[in-house]
Amino acid sequence: MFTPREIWHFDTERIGRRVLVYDRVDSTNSLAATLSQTEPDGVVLIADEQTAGRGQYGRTWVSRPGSSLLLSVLLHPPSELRPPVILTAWAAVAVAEAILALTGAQARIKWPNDLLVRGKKVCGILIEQHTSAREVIAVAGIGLNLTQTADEFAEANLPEATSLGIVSGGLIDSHTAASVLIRKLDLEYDRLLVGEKVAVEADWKWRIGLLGRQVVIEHPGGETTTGRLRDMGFDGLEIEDTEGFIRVIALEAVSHLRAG
Ligand code: BT5
Repeated sequence: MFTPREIWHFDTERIGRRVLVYDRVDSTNSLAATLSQTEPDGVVLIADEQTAGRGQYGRTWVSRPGSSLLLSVLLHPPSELRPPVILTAWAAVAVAEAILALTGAQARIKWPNDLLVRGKKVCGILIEQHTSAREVIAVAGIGLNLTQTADEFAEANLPEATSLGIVSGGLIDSHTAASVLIRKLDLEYDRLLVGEKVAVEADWKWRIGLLGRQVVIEHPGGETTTGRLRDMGFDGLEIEDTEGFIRVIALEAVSHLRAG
């Protein structure tokens, strides 16, 4: 079992009122899931190092010890906030706001779960849900690169990655990054809980940056739809084809969205 090195408390509404800080774990997402029976809604886990950091579909999240903010939030979301796209959008908007506060840089959201600065990936988000007889819990995992250099990413065969250090030319320590991010996560989650979903939605679609553009939608089965993106929201994507025919595509039917 892993034992936290420190416990922090922030004066937030929910997220980060309790923060467990570890030297080394397998994966903060895996650990958060195992603590769901004993830890409260909104508890945050942070680790300096992960021995089995995960991305989507079994992919690996690479992070030299101490180089990144590796964080997971354990949530008991109400049913209307459970769709993974809403939780992904919430986390992405909060991370983008934190990046802006920490570096002055505007981050773009790359569908569905990456944050890019100047076209390179600075953060990945992994939302996982676990359903038991008693409840549904969600774990939102965030890996935010802080101090890696371009040479380090090249050596790790990640030439498309960047860090806040590269972006800002300065040093951003993980405690400062964690404090800023936890407050943003709390603020944005609170907006969702009090019914201000549209505010998060507006920020999300602006940061995706594809409105009005020609796009390609990839569906889970591998087929694609192309057209002009007229509008988008948590209810779906509104696409217009060359004949002016408009379709609304539910987000569950979208595995990728990119400029086309
Ligand atoms: C993600 O997956 O981008 C989600 C990553 C989530 C990581 C956090 S860390 C805290 C929590 N605990 C965990 O175990 N996970 C979460 P995906 O979209 O599948 O992207 C994974 C791909 O990103 C890899 O296959 C690499 O190509 C690339 N990658 C790996 N490490 C990276 C890094 N540090 N920076 C940028 N790209 C990276």
